[in-house]
Amino acid sequence: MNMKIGIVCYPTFGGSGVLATELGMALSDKGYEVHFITYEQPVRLTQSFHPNIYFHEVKVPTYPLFDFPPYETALASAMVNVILNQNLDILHLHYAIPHASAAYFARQILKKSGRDIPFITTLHGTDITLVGRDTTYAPVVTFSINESDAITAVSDNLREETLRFFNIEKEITVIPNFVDIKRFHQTDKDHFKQMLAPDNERILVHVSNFRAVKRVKDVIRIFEKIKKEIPSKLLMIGDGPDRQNAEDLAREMGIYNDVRFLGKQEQISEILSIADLFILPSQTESFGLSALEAMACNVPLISTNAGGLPEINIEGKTGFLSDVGDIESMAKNAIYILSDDERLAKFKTAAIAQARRFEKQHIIPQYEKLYSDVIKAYRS
Ligand code: GMT
Repeated sequence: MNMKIGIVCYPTFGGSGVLATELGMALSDKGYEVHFITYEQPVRLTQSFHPNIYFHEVKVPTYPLFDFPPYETALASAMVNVILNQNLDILHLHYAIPHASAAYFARQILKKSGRDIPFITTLHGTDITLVGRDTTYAPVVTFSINESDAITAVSDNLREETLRFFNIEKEITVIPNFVDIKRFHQTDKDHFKQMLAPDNERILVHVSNFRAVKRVKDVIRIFEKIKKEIPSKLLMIGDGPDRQNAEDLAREMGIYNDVRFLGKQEQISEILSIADLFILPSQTESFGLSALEAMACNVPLISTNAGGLPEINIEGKTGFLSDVGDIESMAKNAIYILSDDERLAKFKTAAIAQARRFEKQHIIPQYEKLYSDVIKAYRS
């Protein structure tokens, strides 16, 4: 079935926006027409041109009267315009609020003009585990999920959490995150390695948006323990509210010279290519896309056992999992992996093998099938 698909997401460096953009690019490569509706060009969309992809910017006019410019209203209006003018077949919302809730509004408007299309909501985590459960938003989250024609969650754990905390009347299909191994794989970047680790030190990497949930100070504390045993360097990629705290801690601990805070980076796979270990000590993580992208570049994982992480990180094979905040255990496991070349090589091989299970060609057809099933059911 040839489909025109609308995708609504956050355009930022966050996992949900990245995943939605990767999905749109993969669908366009398969010949579908994809329309992104969001307030800025999604980050990964800027990296290459796709002739089947259209970007519709949501503009939010500000008036002195508004303390809070009504983004949701502007978004619903943009959805109505794009659905009507581009003749979309389906709308895919990434996040319950404000995207699925705005889509509900848009549909009520469309119904008045005798035109309506189905919509699918993908739950990514923050909208459920952190924001959604807040009583301020819970009624709207529950309602907009239930009004969706299909619901997907990015891990079994997120599906269970959603069913546990919200009164969901519909089936939730699990479609995990995916990785494009043609773009995310290890390449020869030895010249970078030479510059960053001139004495052949091990290289550890953390990638995130430095929100509290990522526990970036734990990354620094873990690294400080590893460094005492193994010559190593740490690369901190990304930016966000806790970056300064992490930098301050690295200075206080006297390890700042061995940590590089590189900020937001677009060519993550080039950095991952020189990494020996990825550290993700999150408080919760519905899937952990950044870890999957690292594994695709042959990088084993030291993580917590929170959320959906046990669904990608296999204990003792692709890495190790510890309780949230257990810095001792995470450092000990990291030292175990890094202290022996042969052992490290085995973990690297297992990491890439595990990443292949989540390769985009296995996952994209699951979305295509869902779209066409939903459209057929809607039209029948
Ligand atoms: O992890 C973040 O801070 C970004 C976050 C988001 O809401 O965009 O990512 C979430 O969605 C990703 C894609 O599905 C998942 O891989 C991340 O695990 C998930 N983050 C959390 O659950 C904290």
